[in-house]
Amino acid sequence: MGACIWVVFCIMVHFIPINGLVVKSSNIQSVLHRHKREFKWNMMYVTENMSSVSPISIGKLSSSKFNRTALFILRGEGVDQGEKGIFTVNKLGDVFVHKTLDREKKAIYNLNVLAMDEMTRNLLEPETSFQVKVMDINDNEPKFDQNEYNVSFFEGPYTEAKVLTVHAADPDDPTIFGHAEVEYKIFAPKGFYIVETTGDIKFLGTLDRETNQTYKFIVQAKDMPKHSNTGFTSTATVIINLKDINDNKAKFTQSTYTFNVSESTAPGVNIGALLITDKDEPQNTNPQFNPTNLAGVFEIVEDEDLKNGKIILRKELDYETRSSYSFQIEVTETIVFPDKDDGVGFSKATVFINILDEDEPPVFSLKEYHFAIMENVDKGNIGKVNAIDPDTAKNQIRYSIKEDSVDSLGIDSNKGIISIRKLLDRETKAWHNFTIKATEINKDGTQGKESFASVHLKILDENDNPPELNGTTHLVVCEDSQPETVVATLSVTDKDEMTLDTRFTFHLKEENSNFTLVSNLDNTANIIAKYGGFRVNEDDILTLIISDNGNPPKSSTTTLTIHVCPCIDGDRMCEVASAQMGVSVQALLAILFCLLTILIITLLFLLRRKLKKEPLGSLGKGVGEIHEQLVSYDEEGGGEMDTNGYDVSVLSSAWQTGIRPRPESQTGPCLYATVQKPAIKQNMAIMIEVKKDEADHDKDGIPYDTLHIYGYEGQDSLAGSLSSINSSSCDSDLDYDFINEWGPRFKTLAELYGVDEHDDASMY
Ligand SMILES: *[C@@H]1O[C@H](CO)[C@@H](O)[C@H](O)[C@H]1NC(C)=O
Ligand SMILES: *[C@@H]1O[C@H](CO)[C@@H](O)[C@H](O)[C@H]1NC(C)=O
Ligand SMILES: *[C@@H]1O[C@H](CO)[C@@H](O)[C@H](O)[C@H]1NC(C)=O
Ligand SMILES: *[C@@H]1O[C@H](CO)[C@@H](O)[C@H](O)[C@H]1NC(C)=O
Ligand SMILES: *[C@@H]1O[C@H](CO)[C@@H](O)[C@H](O)[C@H]1NC(C)=O
Ligand SMILES: *[C@@H]1O[C@H](CO)[C@@H](O)[C@H](O)[C@H]1NC(C)=O
Ligand SMILES: *[C@@H]1O[C@H](CO)[C@@H](O)[C@H](O)[C@H]1NC(C)=O
Ligand SMILES: *[C@@H]1O[C@H](CO)[C@@H](O)[C@H](O)[C@H]1NC(C)=O
Ligand SMILES: [Ca+2]
Repeated sequence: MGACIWVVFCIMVHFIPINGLVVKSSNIQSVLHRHKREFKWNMMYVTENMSSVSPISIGKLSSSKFNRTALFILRGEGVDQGEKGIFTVNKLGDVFVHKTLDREKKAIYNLNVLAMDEMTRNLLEPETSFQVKVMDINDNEPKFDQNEYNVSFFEGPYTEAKVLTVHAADPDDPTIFGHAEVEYKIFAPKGFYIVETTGDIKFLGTLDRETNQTYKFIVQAKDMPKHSNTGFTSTATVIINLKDINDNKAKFTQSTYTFNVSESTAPGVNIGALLITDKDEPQNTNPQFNPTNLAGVFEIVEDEDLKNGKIILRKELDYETRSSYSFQIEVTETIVFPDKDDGVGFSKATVFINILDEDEPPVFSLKEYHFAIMENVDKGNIGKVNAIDPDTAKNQIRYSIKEDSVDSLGIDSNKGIISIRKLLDRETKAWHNFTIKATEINKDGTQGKESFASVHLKILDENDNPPELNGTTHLVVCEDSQPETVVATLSVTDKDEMTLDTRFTFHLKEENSNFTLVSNLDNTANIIAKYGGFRVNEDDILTLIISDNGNPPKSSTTTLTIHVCPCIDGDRMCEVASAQMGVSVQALLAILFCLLTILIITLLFLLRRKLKKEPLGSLGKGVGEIHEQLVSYDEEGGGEMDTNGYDVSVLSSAWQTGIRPRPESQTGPCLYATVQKPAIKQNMAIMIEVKKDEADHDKDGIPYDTLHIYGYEGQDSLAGSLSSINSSSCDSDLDYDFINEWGPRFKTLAELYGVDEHDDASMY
């Protein structure tokens, strides 16, 4: 090596004597011009990477002006600029280099030199610049831009595809042949090649990701091309990752698939997967399933993640109907490149689905049973329900009624016959809705599955209820009612079923002279007053018969009481009898008890008075007191009309016993409360006559009957006294007509004393 460098050194280090030429030209010029003083060279050369123990002379500075030793002064790069101490010069002008130079670091050094006389220090040559040029040797290898090239590339068949370009740079002097020139080489699997000069890596052939997903190889860069024994090399790694393309068909992993499915599996459930295989990545796996003969029972759906074929159940299964299914299925896929069939997997498969038997609950022949039966029966059968075990075991079925509340019906537990146990009455219960339970009895006697069915039993109507009057039987009519007045509109209730054809007819058992019954032809009828103008307290009794048009027809008889009531401008002045009916028996008893108590107390009080006090002094006062008593007894009464309040029985009793009720001692009032009611009305009329007669002929006492009350009332009135003292039938020529003009309040009075149409028999 040392020898080699020396050779190079010998070649390179000697300076090129161009001064001769300069001299020459200066000689020619010297003829014409003043002689120019100058150094004889302006460039020196030094080879890089030269190293030696002693400084190496790289040239001599000589001047055309002087020819002796001088004092050379060197300045510039490598001397006093940049890295110092590289260059020195001696008195003879020899320039030395002291250090190893590197062209790749600094290729040219700019220097200045001047020469002075050693003795005089006179400037022999002015400062002149020159260059030291570092000569290149091939000491650098070409370097790749990256140590590792990592690229992705689509798989596929290629005739010529550029995969990537690699590049290496050589810092050596490109002007010198071969030093910086790069030549590429590749050490790669078959198919890859590199363009030597450009570094383009290309591929020819088929890249299959499924065979080899990544390729990793070395590329080399070398300088000094064409010189295989010299030059520097360097390498880099190339990694090629293949990207997937859909170039493999999806296939089934098996040629037959078998699944076991319970018959109770609900539709919509995934039964199982037809596994497929595809070497491509999932995004490039798009199988299409073409099944045949699915019979609408199954559906094949692609699994989104795994791309398998899912078998989805679409219909209910029944082991007893069909215990197995099978179908063919084909899988296809559209791919980018023609498939290279490697024989893996199956494009067609057969699927077998076995239905597994389940213990199912019994099945009724109907979900709902509807029966109908006429009412009023208490035995017999209604109908039959039927349930079977759908399983092959065909277990016995036991029937029962689920509801405990159903007691009028029963069921034969073996045959399912529903029978009547109690009388069925539509009016009590029109529908019997209940549930029947069917229970399987297993072969070992235990109870198995059960199921339910509902039964709707309709009880059909029979005309077994008479129509009845809807409303009160106590009717009221105003005494001054006009003819044709509607007293009441009668409507009907009938517990039996009423249809559009149901008709009710009304008629009276006996014709009535005052009222008629007129049908409205809409299942109602009106009671109409024939003439109008009734007499108070004359109740009419109508016997009403209501019939329906059922088969057989039913009818009812109702007694209607029509009560005549005084009315003022259409307002009834009496209480409607029906309203009193609302009072309970207890209340009535209580009231009676109260009345009795008051009666006894009053009696006792009056007895005391009778014993202690003097008899009533004057007639007016006595009558007034009596009246007070009467009023207090009968506040709830209806005035003179109220026979309960104004108990005339005293008269009757007096008459019956023959004792005159007007004693001299004026004890009369006590007797009012002690006597009983008269039994018969007619007796009353006669009795009153007798009484009146007695009174008329009594010269020394007030007549002791109720009529004297009016005598009192009339004391200060316009009417004067109405006392029966003057009310003999003989002097009935008195005109009481003016009472009629007093208004309704005195109507009763007017009637009593009226002279118009009534006779005296109506008076008490
Ligand atoms: C310098 O001396 C040499 C011989 O030693 C001679 O050839 C040359 O001509 C001289 N040059 C000058 C300028 O004196
Ligand atoms: C540069 O110099 C060193 C030391 O002297 C030597 O080992 C090396 O081979 C040289 N390089 C070249 C390219 O000559
Ligand atoms: C190459 O690049 C891919 C992504 O493009 C990365 O996944 C892989 O790890 C890289 N390989 C190396 C060796 O760096
Ligand atoms: C896949 O590539 C690697 C490295 O490039 C290589 O070692 C291997 O043999 C290749 N495999 C096949 C099957 O080509
Ligand atoms: C289906 O059931 C049969 C017996 O019933 C059994 O032999 C078989 O292994 C089952 N197959 C599957 C896929 O479970
Ligand atoms: C019984 O069932 C029938 C028919 O579904 C229905 O019309 C009726 O209202 C039901 N009766 C009762 C009490 O549930
Ligand atoms: C009976 O009369 C009442 C009151 O007038 C009425 O609300 C009801 O609907 C009647 N019933 C029938 C069955 O006509
Ligand atoms: C109905 O007429 C009869 C005579 O036909 C009569 O005696 C009776 O008082 C009348 N009834 C009414 C409430 O007026
Ligand atoms: Ca592919």
